[in-house]
Amino acid sequence: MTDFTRVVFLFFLAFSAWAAPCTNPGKRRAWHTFSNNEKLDYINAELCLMKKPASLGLPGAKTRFDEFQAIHQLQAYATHFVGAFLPFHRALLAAHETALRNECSYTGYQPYWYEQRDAGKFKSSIIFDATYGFGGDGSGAKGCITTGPFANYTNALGPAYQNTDHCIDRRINDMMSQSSSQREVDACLAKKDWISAWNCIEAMPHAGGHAGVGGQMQNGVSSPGDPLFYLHHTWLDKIWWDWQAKDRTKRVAEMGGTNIAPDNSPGFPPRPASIPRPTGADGDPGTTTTLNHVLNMYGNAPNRTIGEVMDIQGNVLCYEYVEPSS
Ligand SMILES: [Cu+2]
Repeated sequence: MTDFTRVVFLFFLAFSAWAAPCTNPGKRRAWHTFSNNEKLDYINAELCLMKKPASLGLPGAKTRFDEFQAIHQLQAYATHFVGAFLPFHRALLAAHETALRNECSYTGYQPYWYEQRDAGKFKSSIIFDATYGFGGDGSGAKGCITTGPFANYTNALGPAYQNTDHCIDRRINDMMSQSSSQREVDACLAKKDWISAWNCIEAMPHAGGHAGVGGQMQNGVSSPGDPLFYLHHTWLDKIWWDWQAKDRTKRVAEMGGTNIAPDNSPGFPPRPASIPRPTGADGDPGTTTTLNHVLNMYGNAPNRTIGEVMDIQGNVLCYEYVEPSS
């Protein structure tokens, strides 16, 4: 290579890095398409986060796993039933995925639970497999899970705003899981504007996974105490992205809705008086959610604005969703 061609080549490399920051998106795939070894790799990385001690000083958190749950618990009222609902969870999922990869040697990407496959029959889903899954239903008065890799984990955060040591609990409910059906997903994908799409996703598919699994997962504040939370919300993130991709240029800029969460929301335990009511308005000029709204990651990852996470193949995020073939 002559000096001239080398300069041209280097210039081209630099230019392409600047012009197309996300050239090799991580592939987020459905859990049921993972091989057994891939499933164990993911589970072992989560177990690794559960063994690493907490270091951020967040109230109650004992492990790295807890610290991601804390992001959710500490601002639950500012991140649900508001415009930031889906962007906040997108940023949280990315922070968790990055920790699995950077801190626990995970080489894959965040899987999602393709819930429409299991809607109405969660109890028989392979996701609850005791060896290659998340363990089964809860049992006994407390509903503790007793099988699978997470049966012995002691949650330090929750239920809700309390910080008490307790098991991961579940009460799988097939009827409630019907809200995750393909029909409900299609209804959301058909919405014409952001407000309608977000409300649809939060009301139906979102409720399907949380209420269908029950227990910790059904607690709107401390639900990330069950590692299934990440697979459920990644599926919701996929639904949002599938909706955005139908009119990408317009929908990666489409935001809005209130930034003031209602004080008593369905599925949310009452907020204790000791926790101030978050306004959720960080970065917004008024009471409407904008692209400038800041998503607080409490030191687990850099804070992001909603604008930075609107495109999953942009300057900050770089992943894609792989459709399962069946
Ligand atoms: Cu949530």
